[in-house]
Amino acid sequence: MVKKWWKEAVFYQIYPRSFCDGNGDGIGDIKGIIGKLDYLSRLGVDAVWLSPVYDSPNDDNGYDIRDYLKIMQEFGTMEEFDALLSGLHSRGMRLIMDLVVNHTSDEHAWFQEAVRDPYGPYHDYYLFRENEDGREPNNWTSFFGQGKYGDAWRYIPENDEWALHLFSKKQMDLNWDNPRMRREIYTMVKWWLEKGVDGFRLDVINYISKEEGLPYGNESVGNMLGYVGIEHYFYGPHLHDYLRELRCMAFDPYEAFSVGETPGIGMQMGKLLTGEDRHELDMIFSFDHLETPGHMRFDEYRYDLNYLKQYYTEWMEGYGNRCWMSLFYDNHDNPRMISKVSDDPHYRFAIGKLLGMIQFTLKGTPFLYQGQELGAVNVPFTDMSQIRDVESINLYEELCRSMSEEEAFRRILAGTRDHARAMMKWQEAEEQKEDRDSIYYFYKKLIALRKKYPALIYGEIRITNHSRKNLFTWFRELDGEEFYIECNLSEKPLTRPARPEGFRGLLSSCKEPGRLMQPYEACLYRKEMR
Ligand code: TEU
Ligand code: CA
Repeated sequence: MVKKWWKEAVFYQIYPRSFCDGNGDGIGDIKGIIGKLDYLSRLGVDAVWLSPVYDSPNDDNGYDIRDYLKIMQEFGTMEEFDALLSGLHSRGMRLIMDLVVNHTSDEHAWFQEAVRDPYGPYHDYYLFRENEDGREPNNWTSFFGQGKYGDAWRYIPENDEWALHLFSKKQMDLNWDNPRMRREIYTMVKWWLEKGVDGFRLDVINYISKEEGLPYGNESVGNMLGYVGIEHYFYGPHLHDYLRELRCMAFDPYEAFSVGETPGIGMQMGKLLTGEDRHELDMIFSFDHLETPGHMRFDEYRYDLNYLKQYYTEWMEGYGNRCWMSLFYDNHDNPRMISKVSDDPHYRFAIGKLLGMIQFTLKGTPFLYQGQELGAVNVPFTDMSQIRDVESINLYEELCRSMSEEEAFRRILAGTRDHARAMMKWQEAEEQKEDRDSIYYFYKKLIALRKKYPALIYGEIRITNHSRKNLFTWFRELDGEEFYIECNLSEKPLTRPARPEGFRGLLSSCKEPGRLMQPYEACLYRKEMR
């Protein structure tokens, strides 16, 4: 197993808008983050992933970039960014930026120029198609549209043509088949690396290569989510080539780290993207564990943790020794995992601790999302007027065509990305820091243990009790050092399995582990050395 800093690190994702407001205007900003660096460092965080802070008209909260080389005014200045970077580095932490290069804002200079001069060099930076019969060039639907035929296309009246946008109508897809465009991206990436940033999280990076000719999408088969056309770009023909080029031209000279956001990529394709000898990505975010099969984010249902066990068992046993996994539940695009499992406040901390135990002792790199260390749960929104996210707003409108407003709102409430975008609760953080039973304290201990014992990072993993429902157990082993973990995945007490010989309790989510495992109880044991 090759050793790498990013395999050993605990990452912490910051969504700048809602992390910490440093100047009192109600919006989180860079100054606010700087003020919390000691908080992060005390928790044991090794690296921060910063969601976009670039100049943007905020149609999709910064994932629509107007200028890659400028800082969003609301968030601060480039001087403050530099101070953030050096503040992290001086505390021994690293910084990875969000790299959004599947698309730019329609307000980006490239797009403006592409529209102004359809015969100029920038026109081919995007995916334009001539208007032939007044109809969209194909039937693809956009993620943030209303699911209507061809709504991934925006009509550009100036030139009587259409432009592709897989996300909102202000997020225009770049044409990665254009080498000049790619070179400009690499130059921009190197500009940030030259500043000293340590790597990138690559937004929807598996969507960058679209099938030649942009063929019609299949409207019936295998498209549970109703995203028509996805089969023509979620694993496009040149994806591997473009990733290798990006790595070789921009990342490698700086030894930059990369984690790709890759929705819909399963384990087999994931291996091809992250294999250690393939020189593409270091890690990916796969999302298939975030909903129980048969459900989607906007369904009201309770998540069954037995599925999490099944998913992690498959990956732990099948991903292989030449690939390295990312471990996460929460991010800025999803409701809080604790709430998916149960909205009963009684179990909030138990579930939070259980999730932490799994995340910090399976094999892979944990990514915390701000607030997860406090056991953050969903927001009790009561009305559409409280919803800010472009995806939810558009979806609500679409749902209202086929159901009542109440029903539509209930579905938005189940899945809206706004749950994760509520302000971080700093008062609560202060309280939890003083409380030895708190989830914060538990996470802090888990992080410290993971740092202390390499077996929890590089150790072999062996999952046991495969077919026992509600029980998830495994061993980690490295150079004779051994750990055993047992988790109750349910709300029911569970007979505790016999403890393997020679193991002694190291950390438990409940005060005194007894004969019965408490609801959602999680324990870590270490083999006594003789
Ligand atoms: O998300 C990409 C993505 O496909 C989904 O997770 C997305 O949020 C959508 O809801 C699909 O159902 C990334 C970013 O994380 C997200 O915040 C951006 O809005 C999106 O790309 C576009 O840049
Ligand atoms: Ca502010």
